[in-house]
Amino acid sequence: MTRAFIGLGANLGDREATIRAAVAALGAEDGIEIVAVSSLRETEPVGVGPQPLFLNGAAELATTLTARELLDRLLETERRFGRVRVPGEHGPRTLDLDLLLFGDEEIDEPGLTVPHPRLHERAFVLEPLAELNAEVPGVH
Ligand code: GSY
Repeated sequence: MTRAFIGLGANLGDREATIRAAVAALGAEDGIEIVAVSSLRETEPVGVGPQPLFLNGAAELATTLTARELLDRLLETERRFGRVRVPGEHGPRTLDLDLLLFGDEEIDEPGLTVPHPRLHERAFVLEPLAELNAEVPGVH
């Protein structure tokens, strides 16, 4: 079992309903158990130009999957909830599921970097992780 943390975000549609349904859907997957979900908070968009406010949080998972398998499940769940990823575009999104931490693994592969490369710059990620008592490398 690996303890993993994912970021939850949305800034289009019924943000809270989508995030909660997506977390439930992930928890129903083989090999994924939802351990805890942080509170959800409204945040100003960062680095994406003028956009609707985000709702952000984080979840702690216990998983028997590899990081790559978990990432694939996150991307598939985003698609199920209406997310269209366009490379290089940062438009409003119905759902954003980011793999933030995967045990103490450090991975740098095409499409998969863990810990998440922008983790330390983002209060909308760090605050919910702190709420879940996640150990973030470099943050004490
Ligand atoms: O992967 C994160 C997407 N994102 C967000 C977000 O989730 N929340 C806020 N507040 N700003 C953001 N900018 C980007 S990109």
